[in-house]
Amino acid sequence: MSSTHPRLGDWVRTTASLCRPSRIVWCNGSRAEFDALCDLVVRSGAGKRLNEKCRPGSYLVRSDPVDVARVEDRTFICSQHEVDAGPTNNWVEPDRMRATLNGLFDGCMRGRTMYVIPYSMGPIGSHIAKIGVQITDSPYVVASMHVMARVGEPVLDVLGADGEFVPCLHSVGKPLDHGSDVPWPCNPDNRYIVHYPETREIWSFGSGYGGNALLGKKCLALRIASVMARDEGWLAEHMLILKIANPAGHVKYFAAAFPSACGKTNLAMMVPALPGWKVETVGDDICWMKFDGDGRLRAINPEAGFFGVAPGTSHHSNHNAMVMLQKNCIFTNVAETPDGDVWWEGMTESPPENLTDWRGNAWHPGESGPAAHPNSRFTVACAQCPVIAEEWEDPHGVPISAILFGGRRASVVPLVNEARDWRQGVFFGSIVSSEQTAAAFGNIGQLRRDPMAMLPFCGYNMADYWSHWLAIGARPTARLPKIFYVNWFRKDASGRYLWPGFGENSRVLKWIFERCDGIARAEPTVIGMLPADGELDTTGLDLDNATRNELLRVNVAGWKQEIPLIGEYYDRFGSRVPGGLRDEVRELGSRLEHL
Ligand code: GTP
Ligand code: SPV
Ligand code: MN
Repeated sequence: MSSTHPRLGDWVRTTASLCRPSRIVWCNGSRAEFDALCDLVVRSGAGKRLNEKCRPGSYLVRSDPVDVARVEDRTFICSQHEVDAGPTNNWVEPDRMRATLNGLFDGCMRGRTMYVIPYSMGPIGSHIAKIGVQITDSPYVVASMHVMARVGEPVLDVLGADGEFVPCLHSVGKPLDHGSDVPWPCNPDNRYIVHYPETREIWSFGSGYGGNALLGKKCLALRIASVMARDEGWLAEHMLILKIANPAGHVKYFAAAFPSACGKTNLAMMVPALPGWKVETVGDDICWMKFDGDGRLRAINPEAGFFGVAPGTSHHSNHNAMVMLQKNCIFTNVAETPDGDVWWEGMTESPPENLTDWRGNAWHPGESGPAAHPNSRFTVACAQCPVIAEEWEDPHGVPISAILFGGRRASVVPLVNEARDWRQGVFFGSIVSSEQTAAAFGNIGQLRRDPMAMLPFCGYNMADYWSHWLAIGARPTARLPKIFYVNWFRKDASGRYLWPGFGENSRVLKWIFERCDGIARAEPTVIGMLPADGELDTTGLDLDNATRNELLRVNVAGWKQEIPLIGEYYDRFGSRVPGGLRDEVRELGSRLEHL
């Protein structure tokens, strides 16, 4: 297959002459192609086919132990001006970065096959969808892209002779000059995940893992798309999308932004603890929202697969995921059982006696490190989710009634807090802070600001992004969703979670649902609207009054301490911080003072 799109053809030729692969393969997205790619991964020694009796059609892949998560310190937004990347992004002047990358990509695919993957983020042909073309030298990446995006010939048909696409160049950065390959080639000393927001290009070098390498996900669908969304008046967000029906069968759709490994997949697939309520999944990680003719924000999930955190996934925490993972999955960096199945921490109450850990070594209970890497993941088609909503591929998207922001906060932030209006909701989003997780290299457990869960994913100045959110809310014809700040992760003095989480989060979703309908009551407080006494349905839940009050109280001392920290955080962005958010923090400060 080749292209009838001259610009695409030129880009592929130029890239091939730079990278000098032995062979070029245009991917057609077929099942046969997927099977052949998986065979290659197995033959390379990185992967193995799991036991057909336990996990039909599934693979276990082990990465290089140094290539296991996103590398935020090696991720760059190369806008012309540094201020347009903002203080939270790494920035290098674009011409300088291009010189560096041209040097690294020169001959980087020698001895390897260069794959060209035309893909659509969003249902093919949807007016909300965007097209990318990824070039990569990793068969594992191509197989994963087959699952995560819509890949192949139908995409070229939509592109036609001159359609727009985002060029996405990826290499593991390890030419095969002489001798044998390693199972998981990568180049840890020279990793670059680079975005040029003005020209809408992505160049990624040196890593084969997750968001570093599957360029449709964080690179295109968030970093580049956030820039497109700013320019075109819509929102590209790190959010799940769920469909929720009450016992009467009335349906609403919610979107929720939680930082990486903070519960999006789990909430999107939850089995409600409350009888009669039903939750179905539209998306678990990324949400693109555009206004429709009625002024409502309609959301699509641009992805076709889930790249989900394995540890902690069990029949208790996420039964639907366990069912979804029974077949046709790629597991990366989980542990292996003696009968050729997979295991990870939290899957069962106690680990099996004999395991092979994520590095390929024998592992026994009591061992110092975990058997599965904390950022081990599954890759699986959305269509396999037993509770995928029937409208998940609707090209028009689903209308959003509520937006939830949240993070991991052991203290201060209550279980749920409703914003009085859009501006306060944007303020809530801007101050989200969360304990860092294993989804990226860094200091795990450390509290950091992660506004709208977009800290690692916003392709431009974060303060301008807040202004964009405020501008969305200022649209005269907009019928805006309500905004809520939630926190499932409050702990007591001994470090135990105060709130049971998972399916019990349906109790919070119920209150939100009924707030949208104007049925449930809220108590206005200095920090926002909290559930009025008795309004959070805790029927059948073993929760004593003290814990309940702790989860829903206004921690005046804690919030007073937050005020100067928020001010300092905003100061990092200088005059770009929208006045409306400065007003919010000042007004919150003075309400707390006057209590
Ligand atoms: P990314 O894919 O990295 O964006 O992560 P995510 O936001 O989809 O997170 P995910 O749902 O995979 O959850 C990450 C971890 O948090 C898992 O180990 C879950 O078991 C745990 N978790 C999810 N929901 C809850 C909850 O309500 N309470 C508690 N205590 N833990 C939760
Ligand atoms: C995240 O880190 O938020 C993920 C995983 O969803 S990755 O695709 O690696 O970015
Ligand atoms: Mn994510």
